[in-house]
Order: sequence, then structure tokens, then C-alpha cells
Amino acid sequence: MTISHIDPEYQASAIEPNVQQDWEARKVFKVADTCEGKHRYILSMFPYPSGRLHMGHVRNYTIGDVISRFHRLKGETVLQPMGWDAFGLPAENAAIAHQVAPAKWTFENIAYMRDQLKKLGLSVDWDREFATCTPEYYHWEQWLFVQLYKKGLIYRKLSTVNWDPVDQTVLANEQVENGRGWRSGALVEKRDIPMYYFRITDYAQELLDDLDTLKEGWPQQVLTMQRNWIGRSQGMEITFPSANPELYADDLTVYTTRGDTLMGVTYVAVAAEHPMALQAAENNPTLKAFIEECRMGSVAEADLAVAEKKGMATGLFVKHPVTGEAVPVWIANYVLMSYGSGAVMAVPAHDERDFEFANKFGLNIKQVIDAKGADDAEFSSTQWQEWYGSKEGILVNSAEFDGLTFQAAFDALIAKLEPQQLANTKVQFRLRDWGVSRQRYWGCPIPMINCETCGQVPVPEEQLPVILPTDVVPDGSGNPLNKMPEFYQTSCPCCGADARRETDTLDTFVESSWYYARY
Ligand code: ANZ
Ligand code: ZN
Repeated sequence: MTISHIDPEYQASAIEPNVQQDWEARKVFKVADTCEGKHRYILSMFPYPSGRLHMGHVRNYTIGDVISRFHRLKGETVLQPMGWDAFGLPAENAAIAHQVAPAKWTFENIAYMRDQLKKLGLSVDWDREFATCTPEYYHWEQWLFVQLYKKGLIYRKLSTVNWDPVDQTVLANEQVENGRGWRSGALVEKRDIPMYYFRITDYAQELLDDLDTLKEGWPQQVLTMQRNWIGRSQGMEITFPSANPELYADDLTVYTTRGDTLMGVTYVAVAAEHPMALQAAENNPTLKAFIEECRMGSVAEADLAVAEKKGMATGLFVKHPVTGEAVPVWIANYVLMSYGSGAVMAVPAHDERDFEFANKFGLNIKQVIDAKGADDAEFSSTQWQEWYGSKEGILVNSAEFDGLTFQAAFDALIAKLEPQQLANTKVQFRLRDWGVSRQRYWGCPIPMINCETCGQVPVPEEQLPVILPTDVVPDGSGNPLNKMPEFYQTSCPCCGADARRETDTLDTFVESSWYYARY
């Protein structure tokens, strides 16, 4: 290629197409599977094929490309691949809006965006391009799922989702607008359905510890965010024995980080889904209606945190583990079923949420920590003050524990209650196991079979991949796979009886989690 005259201005449109054609013809960025000498693998996050590139893509892929070219100039063999993280909800939304199959929409977007990316002249080995929505890729995702399942690292349990009673479908949090379904406008309910979980909490401590091994270059805020996300919390479980065994036999266990405040407990609060709440509601229509009310609305933790405090007494009581006094059991909407044991010992004097709740419902407030070195005179039970929540103080109004510090009280309580099996130390993580089931069509089919006799059975490896049919146009009323017997009718790999294939698909973040290992 020759350029006949030297133009003082860089003419991208005159120069680049020629150069790029030449690169492509000579496959200059192609990398063999094995290579000698120094080599490097540089991977940028794959784009989602949303339709068109935006400047964020340009910036992102330029950074990876600069690094790749730098190392190539130093004589290293550099693999820079590109692909498409191609399952996900936008394709289904487009299907509903324009009556087009998600597969068709996705592959058209890929074709367009690939052209755009190529015009940027990235030093990518395009021969290795793939899309995560193809069976060639998700075959191995299903294989991985089966291995993890067999190792006990995937399990199934009920979990709560947003349910649209008109569209008869599960909604993602972003499809809930002001408590209503985005399409139907119906009031969203909560519903419990079985889902698969990755047991990531088994690795919580390891994840936390290994943050310390990340060296220079990691911004402190990022490390802090990660630590908070893992959220290690050290506290104790305390048991409140049932005071009405004829009505409710089980003892109530709570998780607390503030065992030192035990003598300040004036009520205990359970989540609306807690077995004790359900039991109390059995013959009590008012409670039942209240629990129903709590089931309405979003399941997002952020929404719950700012929601107005709601509560109702169950009529049940438990015994205070130290004094034996009867403590009322309330249902409160600020208690999460998914954290700790779904129950809290409420200490209104030292916990802001309990304080607000107690003031609203006229429950007792008893100061047991003196953080100011002053006496009760400074304590007002109608106006929350920052120092009420402090751990730095000494115990007051706490009988035998008076005068102790936080740590001394913690130790004294364990020494007293552990032999009676009423308390034990406990480490708790914020991190949840990862629920990966989605009641959606455009995703990787979960390779499981539901048999009435054998339960959940993984699809045998030689039958993988379970292929997702691609000629489907969802209409927004539930997962179309549920209406396709040709997809879900199968036989049990164990006993041969008629069985039903799982129609849920995997969260698209499962694809994103492992393509780094694809090369
Ligand atoms: C009594 C208490 C007194 C508490 C006090 C705090 C201050 P972290 O640090 O995030 O682990 N809690 C426990 N389980 C809960 C649930 N399922 N839903 C909502 N809140 C729950 O928080 C632990 C504290 O959060 C626990 O300590 C408990 O309230 C509350 F002055 O127990 B605490
Ligand atoms: Zn079977």
C-alpha cells in the first residue's frame, strides 16, 4: 500500500480501511494455541449486544488495545480475544416490543456492533470470536453446572420473587415500578418458588482473606466495597425459650452483634415469613392479612431499608434467657428472613430501627449502655441521638452485668448462657449464596430434570448440551418454555419414567463469570 502524498492532517477514512483490510488479510493478530517465548492474554469485558456501540465501549476497548499493542511491540505474543455476552432480559423486552425472536435480534445486533468494533482497528484475534448464547459455549456452562451440583456446591431451595398476578410471571427488580408490574400495572406480590443456588458463602472467609493479597494498583475504595459486600459480622446467637409451648413449641433464636445489650431487650421481632409469624396467624385473620400486606411490594433490600416501619404483635411470648421474664413477639417489616435467623432481639434504646418501631407502637425503651459516662438523665426516649448506638460504654440497668464493657459483657454472657445452650458465638456474612435460577426464556437452560420419584436429577453429561430453541417470540406472559412440551417433556435419567425438564434458565452473570477461562 502506498500513500501518494503526505497530507498534514490525519485522514482516518482514507487510511484506516486500507490498513485494516491488510491486517485482516494477513491475520496479523491471530494467535496460535501454543507459542514460544513470552506470551500474554489480555481480556476486556465482553460487550452486551444491545444494538449500537457507545463511547463507553470505545473507551473501554481502547484501554485494552493500548496494553495489547504495547506488549506486542515489545515482542511478546499477545492474545486479545473478543466475544459477546449475549443472553439477557433486553432481548426479551425487544421481543415483546417488536415481535422479534431474541436470537434474531441478538445476532443482528452482533453483526452490526462487530462492524463498528472492527472500524476501531482493535488488535483482536477475530477468529476466536464467539457469543455466549450459542450451544458451543453454554454446553460447557451446563457441564460446569453438573460438576458443581455433583460436588454439592449447587443446591435448590425456596426463595422469594416478585410475582405479577396479571401477567402470571416473575419480574426482575427493575421491572417493578412503584410496587407495580411494568407491563400490567398490577400490584406485585411476593411468591416463594424453588431456585438453584451456588454455595458461594462457603468461600466467604477465603474471599475476604485474599483481598489482602491484592497488591498495588487496587484502589482502597474498591477493596472496602468488596469487604463490605462480603460483610463479615461477628456476634452471637441467643435463644429465647418459648413462653407458650402449647401455642408454639420451638424456641426462638436471634442473631445479634450487640449481646452486651441483652438486658435492654423489650420485645423480639420476626420477619413476616418466619415460622413463628405463620403459626401465630393460623387462627388470626388480622395477622394473616398483615402478613399478606408485608408480602406485597418489592423484595429489594434497599427498598425495605427505607420503607415505613410496619408491625403487629403476634400474641406470642418468649422468655428472656437471663431473667425469664415474658417478652412479646412482634412481626416487623424491617426484619429480613434471609439474614441471620430472620429474628432480632429488639433493643430500642440502642438500635435506631428498634427505637423508631418502639416509639411508633408504644413499646418500652430501656437504656442499658451508658456511652457518655453520664447517667440516664441525658437519655431521652423520644429523640434518637447518635451516641445511643455506640459500643463504647459501660453497662447500666443490667443487674449482674453492670459496669462491664462491650467485650467483657460479651464474654460474661457466653460464659453464663453457653452451658445452658442459650447462646453461642457466631460469625455471619452479609454475602448470600448466589441464586442463579431465572424464570426467563433467553438464557442458558439449567441442565436438570425433575422426576416425581427421584427428585432433581442432573442431565447426563453425554446428553449435553440442552439446547434452547431459538425460534421463539416471548409475549411477556411467563416463560415460553413452559408452553413447549417438545422442550420440557423428557424421561428421568435414573428410573426412565416420564419427567419434566427444568424450564428456568441461568442468570446471565453465570456466562460472564467464566468466559475468561474459555481460551
Ligand atoms: C440487638 C441489637 C442491639 C442489635 C443494638 C444492634 C444494636 P450486622 O452488623 O449487619 O450483622 N439483625 C439480625 N438479624 C436481622 C435480620 N434478619 N433482619 C434485620 N436485622 C437483623 O447487624 C446485626 C444486627 O442486625 C443484629 O444486632 C440485629 O440487631 C440485627 F443496640 O441485635 B442487633
Ligand atoms: Zn426418576
